[in-house]
Amino acid sequence: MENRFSLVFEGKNENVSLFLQALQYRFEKPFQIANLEYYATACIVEMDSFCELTSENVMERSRYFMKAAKRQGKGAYLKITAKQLEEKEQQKLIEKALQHAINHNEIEVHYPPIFSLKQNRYVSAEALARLSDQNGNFIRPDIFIQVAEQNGMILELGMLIFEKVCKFIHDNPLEELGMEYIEINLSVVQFMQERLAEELLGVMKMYKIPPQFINLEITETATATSNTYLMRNMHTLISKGISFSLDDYGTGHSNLSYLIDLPVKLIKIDKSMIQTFGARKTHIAMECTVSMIKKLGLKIVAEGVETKTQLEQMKQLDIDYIQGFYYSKPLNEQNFLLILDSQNNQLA
Ligand code: G
Ligand code: G
Ligand code: MN
Repeated sequence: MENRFSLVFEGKNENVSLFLQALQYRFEKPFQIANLEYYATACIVEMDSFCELTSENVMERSRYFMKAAKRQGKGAYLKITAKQLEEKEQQKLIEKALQHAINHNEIEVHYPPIFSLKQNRYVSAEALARLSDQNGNFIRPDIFIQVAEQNGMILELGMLIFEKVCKFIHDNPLEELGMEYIEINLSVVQFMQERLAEELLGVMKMYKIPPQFINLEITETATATSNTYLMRNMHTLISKGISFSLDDYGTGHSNLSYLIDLPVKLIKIDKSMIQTFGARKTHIAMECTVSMIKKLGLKIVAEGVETKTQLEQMKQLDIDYIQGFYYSKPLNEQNFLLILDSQNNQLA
């Protein structure tokens, strides 16, 4: 049998922890009722105060954190700070916005164009998901993607984004506008699905997307936690003509074996490397990294190029493709089409 109780301490009370520790200590001994001894365990969650102290609020929050305490085992003691409570609240708001966007198909995709230094024009773009809450406030993608990964919504969200991109490619003459392929981010959680490849191929078939037009970005974290499905999905997709990029290279693990083992065509060097290129050590590391990637026969995208100086530096390194605010910020569908159109007119 299980019961949950909330004790509310009014005012500023420095002895709360001591009191709760004493309470916890009491549970280490049996309780004597009549002539019998009963043993019971207690998980204790100490929560900082938060605004609006209603019983519903207290019970709802304690339910969530009690689960976390129980995962730590019998008799666990968790201390939850106001900051953690706030983060939990934030997460709930994001989940609500995500659910709303999924239900109403309101997730947007923005496209930062990617410039080819050799061809002297935009040849591709990355698809970046954009989400706002009900008040129109922008929610950062790294944050909502993480929330969606944690609660599993990423599967539905990821397919929705993929479908949106396919529809966009289908509805517009991107090839005529100079596009060779579009890069789409996939989450590690998606790759753990046995049927990911089939699902993606199904959507592409529906919108008649040539496989060469799709490039999927995976990150090192995806590969670090790789399981059997990752490779199987990758190989199925590659056998159909889809290509892969390794994203955020130069951050995180940057394990050399990923470069060797993963069947990727493109390496996206993280903006942190480009933006600290002036530092002597970064400079050396970049020169060697670029030369190694090139010798492996892979192409390189430099991400986060913001200034003319950075662009010149990347040209000297003979980087293939540039993505960054120097050329353009991520654009909504309409503005993305406009920038491609004007480039075509200039080239004509
Ligand atoms: O623009 P920027 O702040 O958009 O992107 C932040 C992070 O969010 C990037 O690491 C990017 O990979 C991730 N991201 C953006 N869109 C998507 C998406 O559609 N799917 C996944 N899995 N990640 C995305
Ligand atoms: O998927 P990935 O983690 O690579 O996401 C790309 C991120 O990098 C996005 O958040 C995108 O907006 C950001 N980005 C791309 N180019 C630039 C740039 O020139 N400057 C800055 N500050 N961010 C950039
Ligand atoms: Mn990316």
